[in-house]
Amino acid sequence: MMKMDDRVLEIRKDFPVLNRVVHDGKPLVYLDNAATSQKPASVIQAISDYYSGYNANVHRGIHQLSLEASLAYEEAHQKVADFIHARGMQEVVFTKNTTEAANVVATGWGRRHLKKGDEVVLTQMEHHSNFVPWWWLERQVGIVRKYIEVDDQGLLKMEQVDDLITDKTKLVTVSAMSNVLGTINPVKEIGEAAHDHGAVFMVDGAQSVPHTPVDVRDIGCDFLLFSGHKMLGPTGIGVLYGREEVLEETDPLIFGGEMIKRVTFDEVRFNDLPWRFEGGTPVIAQGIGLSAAVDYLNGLGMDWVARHERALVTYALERLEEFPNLTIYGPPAHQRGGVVSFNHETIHAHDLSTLLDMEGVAVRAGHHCAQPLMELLQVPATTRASFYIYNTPDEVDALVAALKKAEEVFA
Ligand code: 7TS
Repeated sequence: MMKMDDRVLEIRKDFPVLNRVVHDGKPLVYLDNAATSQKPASVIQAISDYYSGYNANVHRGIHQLSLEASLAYEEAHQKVADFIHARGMQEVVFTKNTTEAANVVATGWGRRHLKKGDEVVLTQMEHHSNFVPWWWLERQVGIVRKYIEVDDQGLLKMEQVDDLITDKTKLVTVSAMSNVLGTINPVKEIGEAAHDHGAVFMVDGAQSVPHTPVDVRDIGCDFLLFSGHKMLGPTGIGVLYGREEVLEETDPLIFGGEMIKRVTFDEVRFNDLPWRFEGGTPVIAQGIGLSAAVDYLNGLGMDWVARHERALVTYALERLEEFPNLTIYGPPAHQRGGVVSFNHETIHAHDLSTLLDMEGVAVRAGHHCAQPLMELLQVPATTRASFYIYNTPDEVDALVAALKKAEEVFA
């Protein structure tokens, strides 16, 4: 039995949805955090305060509400910049989500700098959002994709890095943490190899920024992508961090209002960073919500967040060993974040998740938008439990109890 951190009980009080019951009075055990996190009252309140107190468009009106909204929106960029240790808010672009951020890089940077035969190095564990844009660029431009392979433990075969990353490599991209295996990848080391060959280095931080301290200067990445909705913020906002010099060499994806400084019949001058990448009325309410989410995470301290999840995943892996019929994917606890994917010998992943849901335990079943990785694992789907700041050891026990029940149903 693992001891509960008292702090978690306090945290849980901040999340209204955690009071919910499902399926005839079962308390909700929310273990689908890799898909999206729940939202604390302070984030919901910040969005509501904007709409009910100072709703206005930004960077335009000279009236008081517009000024207040503009300041809050800019402050959101600054807060995110500080959170990931960017050099300033000029390096922080708000997008719709991680997927859109990846598309800005593939199209805005890739179309400008890559030509036929140029190589892009990825890993076999990328999410579709960091896979499909490069496949598309291969179709459009003729780039060549190369993959760092995943070994039987779910770790990257780092011994391949020197062979794969060469002077032909123009961009290297890797997920900091796998949304299926939970593997934490050695991004800094891969980034050094990329830079040794003059390649640009992009990190998919969708599963790392919400869960662990991230310092873009320490990692040495040129681009970092993540989503607000996975880190206590609202949907509809993602972040593209770009090192200033690299962002200056990237074309926008969206052209129109807000992203310009001056337009004549013949000429257009783009706006400064980061606004150049935020064409049209931007994600104001979402930015303000994300700002409150960052405040909340800063209040906890990202070191604590990472420690808490490591403790939970360690306990979960220990308890899942009680099931001889389960195959658990991914590395040992000390090399992973709070994600556990598994398959049952006789119960299909979707059936298993439905049975768990009947017990109030919300997990995800499917390919998790990583079908190439599923191909490698030779399974169509896995069941996945993923943890966050408000999860407790009791909830791991609830998962285990629900699994036992599922086995009884299928026995
Ligand atoms: N990259 C990784 C590593 C992810 O886990 C996800 C979303 C994305 C990119 C895309 O993020 P989005 O906000 O643009 O959709 N992952 C998942 C998941 O594992 N289950 O649902 C979404």
